[in-house]
Amino acid sequence: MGAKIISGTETAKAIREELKTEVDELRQKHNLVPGLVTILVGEDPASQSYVAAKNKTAHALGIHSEQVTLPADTSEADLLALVDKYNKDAKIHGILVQLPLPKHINEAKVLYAIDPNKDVDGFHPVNVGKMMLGEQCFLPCTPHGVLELLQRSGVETSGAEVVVIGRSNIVGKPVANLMLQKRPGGNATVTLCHTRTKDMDFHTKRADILVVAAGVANMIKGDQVKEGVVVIDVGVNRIGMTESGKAILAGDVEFESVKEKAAAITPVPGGVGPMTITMLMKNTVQSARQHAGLA
Ligand code: L34
Repeated sequence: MGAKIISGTETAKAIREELKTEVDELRQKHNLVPGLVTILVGEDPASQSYVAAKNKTAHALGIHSEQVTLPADTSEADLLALVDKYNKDAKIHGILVQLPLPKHINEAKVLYAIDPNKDVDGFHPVNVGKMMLGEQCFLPCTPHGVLELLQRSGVETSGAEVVVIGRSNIVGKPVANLMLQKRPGGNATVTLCHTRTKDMDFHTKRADILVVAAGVANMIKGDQVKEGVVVIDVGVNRIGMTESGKAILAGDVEFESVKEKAAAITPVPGGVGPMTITMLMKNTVQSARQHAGLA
């Protein structure tokens, strides 16, 4: 046996090519350049690398991108003022405040201050609510990436037993919600597991599709899944450092043992991560269209 490897890198590349064409066309036909600002507070190395990747990808697609880096002791008031400035900036269609924020800043307060029409992360309550109702809105990037990856890999979700591990607002809750919605990519029977779940193995062993977003390195092993399962590993855990100072990454899934039983599995790195970044680009382009009345 041996699972099919679902490459997020390859799928993201295909979507980025589509987006590049779309961005070129918006510029040529409508003189419209989508604009994104990323705001990073502090010096967390993982956040720095994600934000850098977002700006680099935006640039490669012809999206105007601004990168603001603020010291860790930036006040909440200053951050809110900056968000407000970009809310009013017509060149900017997407505002992303990278999480986590330093402890002294109220994350919810900052996310709620972003204009919902520029909320390309899909974290504002207006977008969360619309998502829940199945209305058109900005979908959160990682969950959206998971759905796109499944769809583009030809994995049927309709009627599938989907088990999601992790109940974060960023991944677990929205993935579960999207996968049960009555539309293509949804229609699954969804179980959402978390740290208080009584019998985790009972659930993981009956999953047709297992989405793991627990934030615990190598948590799910081969003996916890059934033969033929499709596994989406959302975890990006830094488990060490190479001699040259590069982070060593591990997913939430023990790849070697699980791939022996799975029909298909995403790797880490190269799985969901690149999809998250690409969905941010998609949302930014969508936002630019909406602002220009071209949606
Ligand atoms: N506001 N904060 C906001 N929006 C987000 O969507 C995020 N997230 C999460 C953390 N904070 C956020 C991200 O961007 C996680 N995340 C993210 C983005 C990209 C990657 C991982 C997490 C990614 O590209 N991972 C690569 C490995 C990169 C590396 O070497 O570190 C991968 O192949 O998985």
